[in-house]
Amino acid sequence: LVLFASCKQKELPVYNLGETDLTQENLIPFPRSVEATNDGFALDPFTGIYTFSDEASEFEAIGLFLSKKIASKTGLTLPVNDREVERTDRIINIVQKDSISLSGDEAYELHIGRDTITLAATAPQGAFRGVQTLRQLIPEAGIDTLAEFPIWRIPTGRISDVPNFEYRGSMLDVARHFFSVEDVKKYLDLLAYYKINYLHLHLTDDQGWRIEIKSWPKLTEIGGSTEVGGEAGGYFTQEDYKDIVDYAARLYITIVPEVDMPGHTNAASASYAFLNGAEKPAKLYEGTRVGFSTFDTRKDTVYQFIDDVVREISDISPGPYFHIGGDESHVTKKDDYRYFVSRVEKIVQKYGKRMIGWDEVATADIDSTSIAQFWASLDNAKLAEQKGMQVILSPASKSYLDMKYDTLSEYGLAWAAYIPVDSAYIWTPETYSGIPRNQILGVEAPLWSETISNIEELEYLAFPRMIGYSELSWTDETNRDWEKFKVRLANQAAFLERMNVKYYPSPRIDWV
Ligand code: TNX
Repeated sequence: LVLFASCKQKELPVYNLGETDLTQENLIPFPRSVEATNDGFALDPFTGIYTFSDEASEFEAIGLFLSKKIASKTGLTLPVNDREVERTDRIINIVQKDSISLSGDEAYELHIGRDTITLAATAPQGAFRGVQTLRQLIPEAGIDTLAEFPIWRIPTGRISDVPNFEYRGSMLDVARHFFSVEDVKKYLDLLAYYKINYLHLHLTDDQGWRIEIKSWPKLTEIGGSTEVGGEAGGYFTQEDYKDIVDYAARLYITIVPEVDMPGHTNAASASYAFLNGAEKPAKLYEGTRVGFSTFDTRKDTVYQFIDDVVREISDISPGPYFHIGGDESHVTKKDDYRYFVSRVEKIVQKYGKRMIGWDEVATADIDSTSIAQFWASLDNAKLAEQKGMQVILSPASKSYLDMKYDTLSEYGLAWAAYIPVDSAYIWTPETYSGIPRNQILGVEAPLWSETISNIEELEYLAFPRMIGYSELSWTDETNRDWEKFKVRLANQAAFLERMNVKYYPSPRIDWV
């Protein structure tokens, strides 16, 4: 309802927006603290976005990102840093400060007043995470007013927020089935909305090699030509991969590349026979068995090959991590396995990266700076702890996105568990593994692709569960509660539908 709607210069249309309650909004992940002041900010055609910072271009890009997202949700086109025009109405300021009440690059504060919204952060990452909160506070539908335009009511109050875990990830297996650059970008867009900051790409496996290595072209020519089920496969050129890395960087998401070895390497050995020490190249494999392949770990030429692969991928991966896989090397002798992992760790370090490996790598003699990804063995996770390593939590029975929801699921496996939406959320990463909190880097939910071959199937397994993992990794324990989360999750339907996401409409959720 417009009480005063004359749009003369400098006079604000004043709306009676009714009472609001910021604490009851459907924010996921739920912020560290939320205080309501019960009024409303009216997002209208006269709202402008302004950015103030030392890192001018990065903050301006974040302002433009917000403007673009507001346009696609509401149809409003808000100018960014348009200092020529004197705005007559609301202002959204995105401000870099030396310090705010919470510390950390991803921390932010959001003050929503009647006429001004101020988003403050010390670093662009924080501003970007805060922008996601603001996006979630803009209602899907505008309110009709007596003026010619609707307005979008944002509840007033204060939010200060910071992530609980510094590593909040998902993994996508592009090896068992290949996914296109466009598919990966769509997944990244969805992850960014829920403040995920790492996407781990499982780039190689028995069934396919998916990343161009210029010094070893047959890896993609031969090793990239197949996938599970006998379909055509595919691979990322280095340009494609850089495109993904850059796209992710604009969403403040870091790509973690994985080359899985010494097991899970049939596609590589089918391309170059010397890698597994055989006379003839291995046959391409299109099934779903695991644990049957291995590199020849005692041959220097194998390490020269790995040096090239790690160097070429590291050159186009600005992030701090390189994942060497290391899982399920069932046909590698134990000593050979341990020798291999230690030697490959040195190569990864030589190219300036920290090594991540699946939990088995903790059985080798490796550095405390390397990271173990706990998926199956608590004993291995304990070994990592004793070595002073940090651990990423991906327990299969809780966080594997490729596990079926229940017996009726169309896709997925069930070897670790059925993981319905509530079970995916109801566990405590802080205490689950018994690893001390300060050695837990974060949580990652892997999506293996033996049973899925296109984006709709990917979305069916990833959503809505991935939304729960975002809250498990960002929100502190005191703010997590299944009954409350369930309501906020139910309210994600409009967003998911607008984004054309074919999520699994779990009957355990009363979708709105
Ligand atoms: C185990 S998890 C694997 C993968 C499979 C997955 C299927 C892990 C480190 N290894 O090779 O794709 O199970 O759920």
